[in-house]
Order: sequence, then C-alpha cells, then structure tokens
Amino acid sequence: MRPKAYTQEEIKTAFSELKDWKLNANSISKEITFKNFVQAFGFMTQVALEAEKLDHHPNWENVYNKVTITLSTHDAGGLTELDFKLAKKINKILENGF
Ligand code: H2B
Repeated sequence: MRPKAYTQEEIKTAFSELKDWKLNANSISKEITFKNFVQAFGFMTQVALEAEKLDHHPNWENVYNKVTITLSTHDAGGLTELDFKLAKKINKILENGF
C-alpha cells in the first residue's frame, strides 16, 4: 500500500531529523556539487538502485558536476515517509564517500 501524505506536524518532525535538505511547499530538495561528471553520475547510479528498491523515484537534474534532487510523492500529492526514507539513504550514500 502507498503511504498517505504527511500532515504539517508530521513533516516538521520528520524534517527536523533530516540533515542538509531544504524544505519546500510540497517537497524536499538538495543540491550537491561533485568533483566532476563521473562522480556525479556514479552517485546518481547508487541513488537509482535505492530508488528502485523503495519503488520511490527522485525528480532530479544533472548539469556536469551538479545534481539537484527534489523528492515528493506524486501519488499522494505531497510528502510521505517514502521521501524521508529515500533522503536518508541519499545522505548515507554521500557519507560513504563522495
Ligand atoms: N516515485 C515518487 N517519487 N512518487 C510516486 O508517487 C511514485 C514513485 N509512485 N515511483 C510509484 C513509482 C508508482 O508510480 C508505481 C506504480 O509504484
């Protein structure tokens, strides 16, 4: 079953436990600068595998060494636990070496 959209209160709590992301009206986002395109694309590949596992996929843009990621749950029309789960996985991938 797909999760339900978080209330403002649930968003506040979940966001307070998440490092280095920006909170927008209906999404969370992050911009990361890598050394070069290969590093950026390697990171995206790792995120893609996690996204498939969660069946939850980022909206993102890559320009050479920069990756901008925006997470929201389209099916629920807002933020859900899946966005925060994927954001934490992304933070882990970054901590493990980019
Ligand atoms: N990713 C995101 N970010 N939001 C969704 O609502 C979503 C998804 N829905 N990945 C999933 C796939 C859905 O379309 C499939 C059928 O499970």
